[in-house]
Amino acid sequence: MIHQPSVEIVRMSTSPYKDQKPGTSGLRKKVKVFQQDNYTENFIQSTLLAAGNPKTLVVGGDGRYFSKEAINITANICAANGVDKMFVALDGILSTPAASCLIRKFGLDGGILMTASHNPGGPSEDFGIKYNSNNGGPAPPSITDKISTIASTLDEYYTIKPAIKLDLSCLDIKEFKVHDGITMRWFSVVIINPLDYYTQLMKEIFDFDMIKSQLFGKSRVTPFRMSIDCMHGVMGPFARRILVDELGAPASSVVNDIPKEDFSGKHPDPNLTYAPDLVSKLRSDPHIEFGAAFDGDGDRCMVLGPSGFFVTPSDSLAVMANFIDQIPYYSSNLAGFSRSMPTAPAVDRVAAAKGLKVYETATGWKFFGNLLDQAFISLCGEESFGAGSSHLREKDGLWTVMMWLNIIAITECNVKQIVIKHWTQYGRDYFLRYDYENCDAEQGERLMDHLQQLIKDQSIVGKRCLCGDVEYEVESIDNFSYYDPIDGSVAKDQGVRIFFKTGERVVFRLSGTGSSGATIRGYFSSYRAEHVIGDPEKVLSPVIKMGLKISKLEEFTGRSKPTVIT
Ligand code: G16
Repeated sequence: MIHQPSVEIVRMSTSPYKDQKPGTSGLRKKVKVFQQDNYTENFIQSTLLAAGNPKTLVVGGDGRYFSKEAINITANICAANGVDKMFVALDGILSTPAASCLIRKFGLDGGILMTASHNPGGPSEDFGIKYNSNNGGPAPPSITDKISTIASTLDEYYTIKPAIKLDLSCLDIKEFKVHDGITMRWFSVVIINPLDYYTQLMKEIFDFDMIKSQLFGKSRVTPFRMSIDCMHGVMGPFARRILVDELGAPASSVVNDIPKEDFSGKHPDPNLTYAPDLVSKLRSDPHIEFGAAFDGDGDRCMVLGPSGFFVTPSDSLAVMANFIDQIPYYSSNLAGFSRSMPTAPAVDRVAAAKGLKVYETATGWKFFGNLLDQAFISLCGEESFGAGSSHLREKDGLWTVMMWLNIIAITECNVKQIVIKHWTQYGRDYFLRYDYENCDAEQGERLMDHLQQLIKDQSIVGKRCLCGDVEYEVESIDNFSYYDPIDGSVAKDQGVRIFFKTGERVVFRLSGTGSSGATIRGYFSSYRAEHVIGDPEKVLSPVIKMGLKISKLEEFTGRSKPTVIT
């Protein structure tokens, strides 16, 4: 007989926290902040209220420190707040794209994800919680704003007693009788393995047999070698299942695939600075043709070619756009493309060539949601190493790898050849992002205030600056607003843009994913129809100098160089 324990709803008094304002993608703070009295409880209660009391949810996350405690807190609060059914990922390990997959597959009302994405993990590092809506994507600003409004005055939350403690280590279904003193309802918890559903979705999109025989089959003259670095994030089991078990890649192709609570003490951020092992492996072994790294929750992906050839996320998006109509899943009803504003406009050139529309959104995957839901777009991506498509409502690191493997299989070229051919056809958008991490919040604010003042007085428009033998003239300066063409909502102040008459662009914005202080991001881009084989640092050097001078960044921060360059 199945044991069906009885639990009772209890009201708990609490004091509000004023800092529970979700950033670009969820609430991210130090673990110690989430461990404060009722901090996590308050946020979950506020989230459920703001989301309109969902009945069915999926819960899991990137496996970082404090995840299991947070999942249990969430289960108890959900049980008391009218949730009927809660799917929880085995061991709590749920990549962000797999969460989106499950919400869509089972038609759930939403999902609660314990993730701080690419931020480091561990007792003194970061934790995060984000809510995804019933379309499978990050909650839109209308919900996230409501969460912080509710949290700022919350004085009670509801939980159950005795408290439930879930065993996440095996597949299971648990049912609880929840009493409120008058009535009784059921609350069920289903522990599931997300790998099966995600793998099935990938098989609907990609021709596994073709990729397997082209890249890993016996007919290939030299074996295809790749190195996929999961950075001890959540993607390990997914990558091993799909790339090794399904496609037949050698087991050694997938590394750092055991999820760890502290990501092995490293920063699970797939870029040239934080994935140095992968970069040096490819540089020292020219026979490895393809490299990729994922972030903690598996939605970001860095793509590398032979000898560590780096593909900027903006170029990666454009190349995928160029080939997307060769994949039957997309070709029958191909819609437009979209990119976030700071992303270099390489994809725009592909859209123009294909006669498709391109939408420029604010930073944050949530802004793609409406465009995808209304089938305005098939493909979207951002400079922050995220790309995705109509298959889900989140960016998807492993899907990005599959797209590239598919392109390599159909072109029979390597990543470097594919990208150079792309530049030759469309021209090249040289692009660099400078990150100044761990600045004081005040330094970030002063920089943005200064730029805002420049927008107000417009005095730099028309100003000329001689860099080398080229004279640059500021054409315009503004702060980007995104107007959602579907629901009419407006997201203001999404990044200061400075355009030069010669076509260069500089953007400054503050990161919305840090857990404390400020990270200032500077984005520099310049298009060349010819001369596509150049060093971005050299090509962009005058643009960077002008951007730093106009923004007075070094003066405000005391920094002479960025922490990370991508
Ligand atoms: C999140 C969002 C992305 C966004 C990125 C920007 O990524 O999901 O859509 O591009 O933040 O971060 P920032 O505000 O720091 O520039 P993730 O992978 O951290 O969830």
